[in-house]
Amino acid sequence: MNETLTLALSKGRIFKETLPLLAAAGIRPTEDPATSRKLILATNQPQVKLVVVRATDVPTYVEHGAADLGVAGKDVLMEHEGDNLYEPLDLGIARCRMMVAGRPDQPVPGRRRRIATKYVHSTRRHFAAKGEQVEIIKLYGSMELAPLVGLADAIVDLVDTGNTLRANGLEPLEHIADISSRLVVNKASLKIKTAAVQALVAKLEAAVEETRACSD
Ligand code: PRT
Ligand code: MG
Repeated sequence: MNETLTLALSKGRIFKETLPLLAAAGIRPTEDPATSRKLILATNQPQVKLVVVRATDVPTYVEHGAADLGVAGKDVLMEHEGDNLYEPLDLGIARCRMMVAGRPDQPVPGRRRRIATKYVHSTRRHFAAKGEQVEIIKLYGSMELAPLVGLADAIVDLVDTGNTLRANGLEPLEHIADISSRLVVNKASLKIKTAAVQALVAKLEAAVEETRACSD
C-alpha cells in the first residue's frame, strides 16, 4: 500500500537543518523553498510531499491532520495548546536555549517585574515554579528592545550565540529550557497510516543517530 504522507515544516533554519535528515531517509524535495514560491513541494518520492508554513503554525497543521507529520521547535510546542500530537523524535537540530535576559546590573524594582516575551505560557510556568509573581507583556518579535526603552525589566527569548543579547547590552540571567526541533505526528495519521508513518519515523531516527555518531 502506498499511502501519501504530508510533512509540514518552516522555511529558514528548520528547513535547512531538516533537509540532510530527509536526504538520509531518501527524501529530496524537487524544488528549493528558498527560491520557489510554492507552498506545497513535491519530492523524489511520489507519496511524500512537504508543506511550507510559519514555524508557529506547524503544530496547528499537524494537529488538524492537514499534515501527517511536522517539524517544530520545542519552544513552539511548549506554547501550543492541544494534545492531538505525538512527539516521537528529537531531531537534535536548530538547537538553542530559552532564557530570561536583561541588563546586567539593573536593580530589582519594588514591584512585580515586567517580562516581555512571545513565550507567554513558558514564561508563566517558569516564574510560577520559582514562586515569583511577574507581569507578562506579550510581544511578537524584537523582544530585546523592550528593556532598552523601559517597556519591560527583562525578556524571555531564545539564545544561540548570545550575539543578539550582547549587541543590545543584555545578558542571559536564567536558563529556562534547552530547545531543539522535534518530529510531531498527527494521532489519527499514526492509526490510519501506521506502516508509512512508522517507516518514516524509523528512517529519520536512524539519520539522527548517524548525525550524532558523526559529531561525537
Ligand atoms: O521568523 P518567523 O516568524 O517566520 O518564525 P520563527 O522566527 O519562529 O522562525 P525561525 O526560522 O526564526 O525559527 C524557527 C525555530 O528555530 C525556532 O522556533 C527555534 O526552535 C529554532 N531556533 C534555534 C531559533 C534560534 N535557534 C535563534 N537563535 N529561533 C530563533 N532564534 C533567534 C532568537 O529569537 C534571537 O532573536 O535568534 C536570535 C538569537 O540568536 P543569537 O545567536 O544572537 O543568540
Ligand atoms: Mg525568525
